[in-house]
Amino acid sequence: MSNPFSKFIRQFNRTEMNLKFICLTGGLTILLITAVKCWYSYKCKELKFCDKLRNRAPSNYTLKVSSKLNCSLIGKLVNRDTDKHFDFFLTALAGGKFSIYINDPINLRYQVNDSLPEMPLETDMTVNVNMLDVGELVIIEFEDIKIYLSTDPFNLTVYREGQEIVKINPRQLLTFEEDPEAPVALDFNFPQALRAYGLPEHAERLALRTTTNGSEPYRLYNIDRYGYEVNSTQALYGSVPVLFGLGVNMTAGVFWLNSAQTFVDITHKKTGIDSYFISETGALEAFILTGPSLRDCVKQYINLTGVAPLPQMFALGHHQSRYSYMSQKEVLEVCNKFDENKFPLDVIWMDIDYTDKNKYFTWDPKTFPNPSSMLNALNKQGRKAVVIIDPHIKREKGYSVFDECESKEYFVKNPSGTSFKASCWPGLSSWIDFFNPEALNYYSALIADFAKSNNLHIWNDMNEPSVFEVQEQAMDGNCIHYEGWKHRDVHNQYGFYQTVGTYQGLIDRSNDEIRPFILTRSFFAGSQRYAAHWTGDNVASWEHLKYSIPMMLTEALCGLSFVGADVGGFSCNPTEELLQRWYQAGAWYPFFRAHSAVSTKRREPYLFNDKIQQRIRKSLQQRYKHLTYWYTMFWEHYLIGEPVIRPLSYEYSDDINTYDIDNEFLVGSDILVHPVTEKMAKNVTVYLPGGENELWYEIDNFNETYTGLGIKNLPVTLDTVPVFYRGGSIIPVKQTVRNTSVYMKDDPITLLVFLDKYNYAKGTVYDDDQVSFDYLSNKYTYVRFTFYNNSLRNEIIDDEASYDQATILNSVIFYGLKTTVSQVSVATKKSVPEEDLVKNMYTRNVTVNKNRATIDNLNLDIRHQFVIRFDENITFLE
Ligand code: NBV
Repeated sequence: MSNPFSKFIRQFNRTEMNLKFICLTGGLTILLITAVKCWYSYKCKELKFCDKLRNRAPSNYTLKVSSKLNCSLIGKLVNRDTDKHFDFFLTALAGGKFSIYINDPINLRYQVNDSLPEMPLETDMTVNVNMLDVGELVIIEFEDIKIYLSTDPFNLTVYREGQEIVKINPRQLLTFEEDPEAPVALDFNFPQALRAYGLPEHAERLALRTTTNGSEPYRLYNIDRYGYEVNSTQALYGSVPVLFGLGVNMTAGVFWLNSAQTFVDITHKKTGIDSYFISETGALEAFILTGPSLRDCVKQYINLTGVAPLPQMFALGHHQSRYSYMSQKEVLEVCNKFDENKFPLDVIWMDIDYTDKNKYFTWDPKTFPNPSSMLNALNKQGRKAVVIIDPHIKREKGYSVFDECESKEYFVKNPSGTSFKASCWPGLSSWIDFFNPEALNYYSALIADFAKSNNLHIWNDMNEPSVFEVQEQAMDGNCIHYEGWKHRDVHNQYGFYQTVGTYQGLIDRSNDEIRPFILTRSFFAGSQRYAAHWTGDNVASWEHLKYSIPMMLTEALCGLSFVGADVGGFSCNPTEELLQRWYQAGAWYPFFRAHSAVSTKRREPYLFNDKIQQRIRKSLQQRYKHLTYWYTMFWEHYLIGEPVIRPLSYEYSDDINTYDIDNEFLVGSDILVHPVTEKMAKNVTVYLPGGENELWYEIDNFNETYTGLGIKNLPVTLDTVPVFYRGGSIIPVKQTVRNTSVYMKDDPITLLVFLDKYNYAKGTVYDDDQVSFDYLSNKYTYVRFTFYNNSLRNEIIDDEASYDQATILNSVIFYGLKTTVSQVSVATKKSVPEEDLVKNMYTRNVTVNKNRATIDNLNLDIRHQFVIRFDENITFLE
């Protein structure tokens, strides 16, 4: 009898072979990989629904307004060709947004659930109906938005502050039919837009291309793409159907809430940008984001789909992964080597080989005989472990997870009602139907039980879901989910629901005490509430290093701030130069993990010569020094929805020159990073934004400042990467880097004060226990620092906050200070009555070196108000 998995093994070998070929011959061959059947990506014209709709003649719909509630306009949308009537709702939402929703009341189509954590807040609107020769003109007004809705032919024009910002159905490409299996489509125009951003995940530039001049539309269809092609509109692992039309004065967006396979065409016109969304099935639900700035649009989107919860501090540290560390002995050896060689490391990862024959929720009894002793040992080192849990379950009688899922019908089904079966890592497998609340609870309980140890966290891979031996490695669209929905209706949300279950499991395992960490490959709108994401199976090539930046930036704008790419490249062997450059870049990725494929050469940093080790160590140290800054940025993302990393155009949107820049980025608003992504680079062309009044301080040589006058050509060596602090910022750093972030927790901070042209600077610091959910009950410290009038002061941002541990400020280093003084006066309110302040003032020496002034031994608890002043008169702000 032939081995039932031989076909799969053949396919795997073929994949490996392809990759080896690519590794050997470089980028060119990447073209070849797409010619191999298992990596074939469907084109629009090969999919009936897309081909038909992409080339459709204008449709003919009219709206019959039936009623108006305070916040919604309700009507019947009539297809004039077929005389079919559909429900139509337009709802005004607080904060510059509104939604349109179309469904068939008789053959109800699938409406996405749970992507939005709660019903968006509605707001009152006024509606005026004016008769026209044909149909009516309905004028809807709320906040500073005006919508002109023409009923026949049906279309809408949206105005903000008197300017036209979005047109809906201007080309009459609306499609909504009676057949619940039929596709839906709608076109939108952004009259003010110069660039289109969004629609992750594609290995694409930040500014999207025109797809209607011979290129394929952007495809959103979560799919496994090992060694994917860059510079492409092809689908990858995740989907967020949100598009931003960026303009100088007005930016607007559309969030197309549909979880079926979707294609989006983009056309840049002389004035404005056209877009056209086509989804395979589903209801039509779209949210219009009216800006007016890119920042506003991003926040409006995040307001709908939620923010990422605050991660534990360790998650922002350095992660080391490999497919796979093969035994618990090896796991501990690798960690010890990191310690011996002084490479800080917070997390060690275990890929599929830790399992007993790819049965998730088990450990291989031979190689991982005592996982709890391994986890304890890691805990003693201040380390965490992450293990992989995929969504496919080995079909093996006696494997309790299989037995239970099979008997309780928790698997995704065939149309005939039996469990869907196909091949994946364990051989013949079935897939948990995470859409089924009971199955989801069961899965959460498995996670809670398996991850009993609080330092064990979870990685959800293959959750597009990836199915071997089938076209595009994608589950058949006819498979059946909970409540009878077809897989094609819900496809893009499958991985999302796995992370929902994983998150719940990790919450339950610690009785709500410890913040979960999850990494997911597949994602959908709203996934940021549960998991971090990485860009999947990239390749150790300069191109992939380059594309990691726009990919991350797009994802961050679309809600997924906690994002990274495999440092070093997953498949193929990086050259030493590439590896070093990747660490230098990765140290500034929000999620910073080195990972490599099974067939690659080992590349833990301690395996290289001293010089290389030094450079990698320097990058890791840079990451660890800035952990407080990263943590504060994640807090501010959680608090106000700001992306953690940002394209320059986010902060400098009135500078058109920034719109195409995606080879550098900002961490928060104050650190500008331009990773070196060219082989043997001697110079790098950096764009410094902000105009002549903006100053940028170079990280390795703080005395070197530049103004924000645009393009600057800077020399680089293998030891240097252009990174700058913005003049006017105050950046917290830790001077001592230790093996893990845990051991740095109580170390004092240093404030780097970078003065702007007006001798002003400000910054924030957030701190808490770095582990638990106590921050939800205000147990945190959140402080703003400002320097003006020659004084550095702190101010408690949130009076409610009351963390009982001190965050100590020990040193302040001023850059760009115009005066040279030898002493400062310091006063703090800590346990001193205000009238005694002056009595209790003390002085500290200032060490001046060029334009840098350092004050040490401050020992100030930042929870108490203080002033550090360059003369004797101390006053406190009230
Ligand atoms: O679990 C093995 C790998 C994993 O290392 C990688 O990071 C994932 O993206 N996984 C894909 C399965 C397929 C690898 C060829």
